[in-house]
Amino acid sequence: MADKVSDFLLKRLSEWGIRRIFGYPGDGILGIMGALERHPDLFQFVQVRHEEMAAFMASGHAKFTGELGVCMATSGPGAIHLLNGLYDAKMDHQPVLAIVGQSARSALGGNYQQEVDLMNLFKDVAGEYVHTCTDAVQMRQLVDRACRIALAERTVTCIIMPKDVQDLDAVEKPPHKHNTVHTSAGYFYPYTIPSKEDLQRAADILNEGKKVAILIGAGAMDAGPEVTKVANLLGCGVAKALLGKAALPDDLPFVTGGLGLLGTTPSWNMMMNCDTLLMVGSSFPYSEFLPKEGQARGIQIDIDPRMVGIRYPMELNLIGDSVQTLRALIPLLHWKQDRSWREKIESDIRDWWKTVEARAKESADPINPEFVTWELSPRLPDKAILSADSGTTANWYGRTIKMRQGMKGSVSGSLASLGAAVPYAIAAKFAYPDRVPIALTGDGAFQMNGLNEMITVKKYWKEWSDPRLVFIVFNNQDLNQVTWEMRIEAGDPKLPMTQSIPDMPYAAYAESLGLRGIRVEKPEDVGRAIDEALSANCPTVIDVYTDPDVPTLPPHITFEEAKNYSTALLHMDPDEGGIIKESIKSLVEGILPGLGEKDK
Ligand SMILES: Cc1ncc(C[n+]2csc(CCOP(=O)(O)OP(=O)(O)O)c2C)c(N)n1
Ligand SMILES: [Mg+2]
Repeated sequence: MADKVSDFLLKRLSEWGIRRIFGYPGDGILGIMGALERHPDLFQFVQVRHEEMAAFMASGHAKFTGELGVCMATSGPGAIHLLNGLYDAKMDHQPVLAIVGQSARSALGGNYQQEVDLMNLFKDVAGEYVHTCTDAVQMRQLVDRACRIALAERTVTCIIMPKDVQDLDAVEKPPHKHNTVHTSAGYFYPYTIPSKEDLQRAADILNEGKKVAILIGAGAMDAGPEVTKVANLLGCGVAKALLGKAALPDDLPFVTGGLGLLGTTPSWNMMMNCDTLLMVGSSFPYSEFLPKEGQARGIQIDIDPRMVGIRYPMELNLIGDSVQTLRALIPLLHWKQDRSWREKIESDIRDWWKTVEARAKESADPINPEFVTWELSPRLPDKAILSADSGTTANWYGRTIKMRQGMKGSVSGSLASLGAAVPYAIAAKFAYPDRVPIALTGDGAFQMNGLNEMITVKKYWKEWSDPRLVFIVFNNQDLNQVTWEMRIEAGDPKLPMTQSIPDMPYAAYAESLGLRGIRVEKPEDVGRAIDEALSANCPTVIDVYTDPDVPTLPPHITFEEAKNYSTALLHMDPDEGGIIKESIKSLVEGILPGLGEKDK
């Protein structure tokens, strides 16, 4: 049989190195599904439960592998379902290609069933490149351009495939005549460094600084060794935006940890007292956690010119690859003789880890959520891949997990969508079947979509060389992160009507699918449950009953927030008693010192 457009689409994608497509079928992509069956050697098609999960998996795949993630959905409802996961990829600058079906050309414009204006629908999320294939001859250029633009711009692109076009005879090479386009596959990453003059200016500023602070993000993911050299030369510490948590291990003595609401006191202190800020590969959004305008001289390094100078008034913006730019910068930097700033940072960090331990070990009813991550951290297998959800799990992941060399981790950073941790972990498992992904997820997030994706795990887990894959559900029967936001930002008490969520037997549910399920109701069982999951011969869901009254408060708290917090309690918060009992020590130990210094 001669190749159809669908066969050629797949063959061309495989020339781009694509080996896996996350998706869900529908009659709008019948032709492509047929071609997938005809080419099992080229692709693995991962069948999810909901198209949003396919898009999150493509995003997670891109995050963990650095490759282009590909997802596919049918026309109309399938395409619409992809959107949230695609925005996750776009906002965290991940290359993802979405392939969606469309009504046949003969029906388009006829208000046909499932006909949605997909060009317009995807115009925002895939604004860099979204095109409809209306003729077989276009297929090659559409694939080549969609892949290249997604990789080069680290963004989302989209190819819309009307269903009749999928079955046309393939045209692999356009005729050599007017009105044709002749493209090739492959993207070759450029070597990008700033000019010598700008590098020297940056070095002069950094050499003059007495108290330098470095902030890194996901853009520094491969630059750990270079960041370490710079931090050693400049005698400073390194804070990490949440997406950059895996860029540098947390067991280095100068890594201050996270910054921001989910951050640490050493990061806060370093930012508030530095005289020079070097920001690498980060678009960390919360300006109140960066130095005050005028306090520090700023230098930013980013590969994307659109992302520089938007968070702090930088004196110098360097456009370049983080690894290559830092390598070019290092020979120009001088060893800081005075090490007192660095020593202070290191001692802050040592104190901070004691605070974390004390907080994690504080009693709670029934289990302190921070204790779960505290127990998990030293047990993490080498090269573990972590994901955390939007919700309080992001706090515990950010603060308590000590990331080691070789591990990976991510969250839905800029979109901060609920429901990313589970699909990220599944995508990680497909990409690295010999490693152990661990998803930290709230019960709200797990109910939103994690439960269904356990069915996807059931479908595939026996194919994985190492079947271990762990989902830890923080069962607090509350949309707890928002409950705390209500208390602290709005001064409202917990509102059960919007915040309480039902309990459900997550472990028993996992068992019903043939997975391992472990229910944990006492702190003394947490470690053993994690050990069991890490030595199981199948994926495991740990259902751990955590206390919603343990505060997720930031390392500093403003006077306004403190006032709101106490006002909420006075307003008869239903959990008032529990909070006072369980959290007051936390407040005093880890948080009020920040208040004392900064917000009087
Ligand atoms: C799709 C989506 N809907 C709503 C939110 C707002 N939101 C952020 S955190 C959160 C609560 C999450 O609850 P849960 O998953 O149970 O985690 P917990 O905070 O209780 O640990 C909500 C509703 C969001 N970020 N994304
Ligand atoms: Mg919850």
